[in-house]
Amino acid sequence: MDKVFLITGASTGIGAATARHAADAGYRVILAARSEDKLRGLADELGGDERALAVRCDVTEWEDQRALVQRTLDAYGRLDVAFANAGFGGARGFTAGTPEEWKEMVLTNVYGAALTIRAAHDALVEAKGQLVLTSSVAGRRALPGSFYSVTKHAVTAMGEAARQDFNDTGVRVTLIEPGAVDTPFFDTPPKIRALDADDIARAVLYAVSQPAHVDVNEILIRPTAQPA
Ligand code: NJP
Repeated sequence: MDKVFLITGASTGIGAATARHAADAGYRVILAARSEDKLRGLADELGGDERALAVRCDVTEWEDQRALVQRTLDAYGRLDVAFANAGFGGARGFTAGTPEEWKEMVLTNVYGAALTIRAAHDALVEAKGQLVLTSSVAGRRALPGSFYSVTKHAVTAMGEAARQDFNDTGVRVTLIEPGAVDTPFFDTPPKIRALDADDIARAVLYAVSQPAHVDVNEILIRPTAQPA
């Protein structure tokens, strides 16, 4: 039975690129996000229901995440990789943006990732699978006035907390920590030569294709031109 790769935030950017690379590597893929039309287009491109399923999921809703994993198991019978990748950023400065944007950022980037772990936990243990989380360079060093950086530090901590929690189950845990990637994450494209989503997808596939005794815990990738 082919292995199964679930991705949140699969409608665009890093998630969509990783879905393409995972499908090329022989995984069946579960594509989750709120934009169902984009997910369906990608699922068709990757071979339709036999190979790829589009599932509407708001990661801030526990019921959506529970149903996402159930749908995965009903359709494909197993879950080998859960990639908690959904997230977004915001303006820097502790008086920038709105308090509501902060709340939504915590719910999506932090609570949403934790719900993905909770929902996928038992199926990952069953498969001796792998959890992959998208943190950030901003999750390793604080950026000035960046509430986004605060949420990504929480994701970095979550990866290590989950690694220790899964220890002795055979489940591996990988944090992906990108610098600037040219995706719809940015309203205007980065001024430097940024990374492409494919550059991150290759790193994810590297981590999940290691032998069972090798747990790649963190991969931090900057564009060559990124100073900090
Ligand atoms: O951005 P983008 P990236 N429920 O905007 C989804 C991190 N990162 O690929 O729901 C479910 O193309 C959204 O889908 P939709 C970043 O923090 C990036 O660059 O349809 N899904 C879309 O598929 C994030 O964690 C950079 O709107 C939700 C996806 O999230 C990850 O990389 C640098 C959702 C966002 O795709 C992917 O971002 C870095 C919700 N409530 C870390 N809210 C960078 N690009 O430079 C959003 O260090 N999504």
